[in-house]
Formats: sequence, C-alpha cells, structure tokens
Amino acid sequence: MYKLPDDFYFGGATAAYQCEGATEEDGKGAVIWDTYLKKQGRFSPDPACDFYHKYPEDLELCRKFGINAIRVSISWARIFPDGFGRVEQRGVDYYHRLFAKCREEGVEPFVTLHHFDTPQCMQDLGGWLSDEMLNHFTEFAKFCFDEFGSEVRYWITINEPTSMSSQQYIGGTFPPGIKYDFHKCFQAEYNMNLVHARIVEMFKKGGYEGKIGVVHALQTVYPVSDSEADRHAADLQDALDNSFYLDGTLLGRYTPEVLALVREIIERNGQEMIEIRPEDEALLSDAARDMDFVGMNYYFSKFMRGYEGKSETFHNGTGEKGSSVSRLQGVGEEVHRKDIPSTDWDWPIYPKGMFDQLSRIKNRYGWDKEVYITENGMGCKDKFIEDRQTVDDDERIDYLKNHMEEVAKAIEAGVNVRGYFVWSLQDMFSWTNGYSKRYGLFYIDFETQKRYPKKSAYWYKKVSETGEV
Ligand code: BGP
Repeated sequence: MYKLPDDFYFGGATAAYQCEGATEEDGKGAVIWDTYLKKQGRFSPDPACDFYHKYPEDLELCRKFGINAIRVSISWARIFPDGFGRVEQRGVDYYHRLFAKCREEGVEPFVTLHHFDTPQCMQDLGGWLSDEMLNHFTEFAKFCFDEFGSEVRYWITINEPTSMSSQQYIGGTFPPGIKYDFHKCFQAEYNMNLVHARIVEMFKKGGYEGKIGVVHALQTVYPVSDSEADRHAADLQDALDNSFYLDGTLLGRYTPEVLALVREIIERNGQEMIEIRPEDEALLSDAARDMDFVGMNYYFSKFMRGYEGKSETFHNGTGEKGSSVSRLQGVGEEVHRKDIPSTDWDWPIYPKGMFDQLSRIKNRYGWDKEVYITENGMGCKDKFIEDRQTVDDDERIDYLKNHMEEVAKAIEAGVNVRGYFVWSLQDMFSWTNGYSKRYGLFYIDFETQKRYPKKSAYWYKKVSETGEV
C-alpha cells in the first residue's frame, strides 16, 4: 500500500471537442475534425457527452466522488470563430460559467489552450506549419489570460504536440491525414515548442497570476533486445516520441545527440532536415526556466526492433486486438511482446514505464519543478449492467491502481508529482476510435445522456479520501 501526499490533486481529464458536443451551437467556428469526421462518416462529434450543457451535473459528480481537479480545454473556435478578430461572446460566457461552477464545487480547473481542435480556417493557412497560425494562437492565449486570468490558476499551452503532429503527418490518422512526412512532423513540433515558449514568456512578463505548463504524451521506449540495431531503433523512436520535444521544452535547447537522431530519421526518408534557428534558443531556454510545471500523459510503452524496410502502418481503430502495425522507415518496428498484456486497441500495459519516464524527467532533465500526470487510463469495451445500473470495470481499476502505485514510487524517489488525472472523467468519444472505446469513471448512455458511476468511480473516491493506493 502506498500513501499519496495530503495536498495531492485527484483529477479527471476531458478535452473540449471530445466532450462538449454542440459543435454548431452559439456561433462556434468549424474545426479540423468537423470536416474530417463528416467525410469519414464513422461517428459524429455531436452530442458527445454533451458537456456543453451537462457540465454542472458532471462537476457535482466530481465533488461527490472526491475528484478535486478537472482538466478542460478552451475551444479556440468557440471564442474566435474566424481564428482571430471577431469574438463570440456566447463562447466566452460559457467558459465563465464553467469556471464558476468549478469553484462552486471545489474542483480546480487545469485549462488547456489547444487540445487537437485547430480551427479549420487556421489549418487552411497551414496549421502548425504556418507562422500566421502561430501568431493567432498567441493572440488567442493572451485573450484567455486577460479574460479568465482571475478564474484559472493552472494553464496548459498545448496538449501533446508530438502525438498530434505524428498522427497528422506520419500516421495520417488525424486531419489533414498525411502519411510518412517526417519533415512536416518535426517542423510542426519545432513550431509548437516555439509558440509554447512564446506564450510562457508572454504569461510571465505580463505578470499574470497562476502557473503555466505544457502537456507531453510520453511513451517510454525500450529496445526488445540488447542488439545494437534494436537499441538504435529505440533511440530513434524516442527522438520521434519524446526527446526532441523534451529538449525543446524542459531543457530549452536541442542537444546534438537528439538532433543527430532527428536528422537521421528525416534523411533516411529522403526528406529535408528542418531548420533549427540558433536565434530561437534564447526564447526556448527562458521558457524552460520560467515554466512552472510539466504535465505527462502516459498510457503505454513501446518495444522496438531495428527495421530497414519501407514504412507500413495500420491503426487499430476498432478494438480488434492484434491488428495494429507500426514499422517506420528510418526508425524501427514496434513489437507486440507476448509477455506484456495489452488493451483491445493493442496498447501495451506497462506501469513501470510510468516510473521510468518520471525518473528520466528528473534525472536526465533535472526537472525538480511540479509534475502532473495529466492523463492516464484504460480504454475498454465497457458492459453496462442493467439491473445494477453500473459497470464492473475491474480491469480499469487494476490499470489505474498499478499506475498510481508507480506514481507513488516516483514521489518516494524524489519526483515532484503533485496530482494525477484519470483519462477520462466521463465517457466521451475517442478521436480515431469513436464511442466504443470508453475510458470514463462515469458511464454515459449516449442516447439519454444519463450518467452512471462505474465501479472505478467508487474506487477512485476511496483513494482520494484516504490518499491510499
Ligand atoms: C491522448 C489525448 C486524449 C485522449 C487519449 C486517449 O492522446 O490527449 O484526447 O483521446 O489520448 O486516446 P484515444 O482516444 O486515442 O484512445
């Protein structure tokens, strides 16, 4: 049994586009997913779990179940339907109401400025590859600090830059759906690191109160054997998933080792290395110094084998276990290790990876400032039990417990972890998997929009009340 600190945040995480619904309500502008999902025709983002209208009920549930923090994101397109300029007051009012309700229920909001939902008009400019979009995103951030600064104490600039750009430009499973363009992927990450730094500095120089950080998807990468080829594949995958991004945000400079790996990946794909501008370094390093916390999303680890062939990927977006494939030219092949359990979506369940990554943040990057686990959870095909009106999600409880234990061990080892957010607070949709991949502590009947606490919600309540895991 482990004991978490008394002032620990036991949170639940959400993201605007996955839970709000109401995508065409109150003057909201279109985002990249509106068009993409419509074209795909698999599922609709409306009404999701109707958080736009149901947030009071969800926040009351938080209080009842000992959830004292919530991750929410502000939808850029709800406030600036054209990406910039004209402000949609109804969108602004909604977030004021949301934050007021958070306070009323004693739930601390951790607020993300970008959680995958780029306005379509900004993507039309080039998305994260466009300087113009970077400028408009900075303006949007400033607007939020000015408008909501007295209501929000924890700000997150961008959710998971790396997973976003790799799914946009390598896997092709996020709009604009481009495959194997490593140049664009790293360029988008470089730009996101830069705009993140710009916003951190604006926040600090503007004298706003509160704390600011960034959220990384950190998947710990291990070689499947000790061979040189496998170890090198793990290093390359780590540069793609973690180290380029960690260098840019936590260290505040790109190390020659990591840049060499990035160059190798890009050039082995016959593409042009991105431009690393020396004049950006001062800004990155100031922001790394000034940033208050880092958020880590952790779901799985990767096990790599050397691979010399062409890129081949298959995304398991249906829960058909064993169907996913990821072999990347110039990087390596992800191996499904038989001795490691995995979810129906082929995500290896490896709690120790959480501890290893937390230790790395501290030891390799010297990060002693606050750390939050901003997402961790298990996607399951939950079965609703009619007569008891709940879900017996023991598998999820095991998953959460095993990972929270690793968090407690990391705290014992000196990592400054201050809170943990279950992904997700309630069921919502998953970007590339739809509504059958459920993560919530609260089951949603998407037809009636009724909420039902799962067994995991009762378990989490006890953890929050006792601090024991
Ligand atoms: C993270 C995202 C979340 C969420 C989660 C689960 O990468 O920040 O928005 O979706 O992963 O992923 P998925 O929905 O693909 O199962």
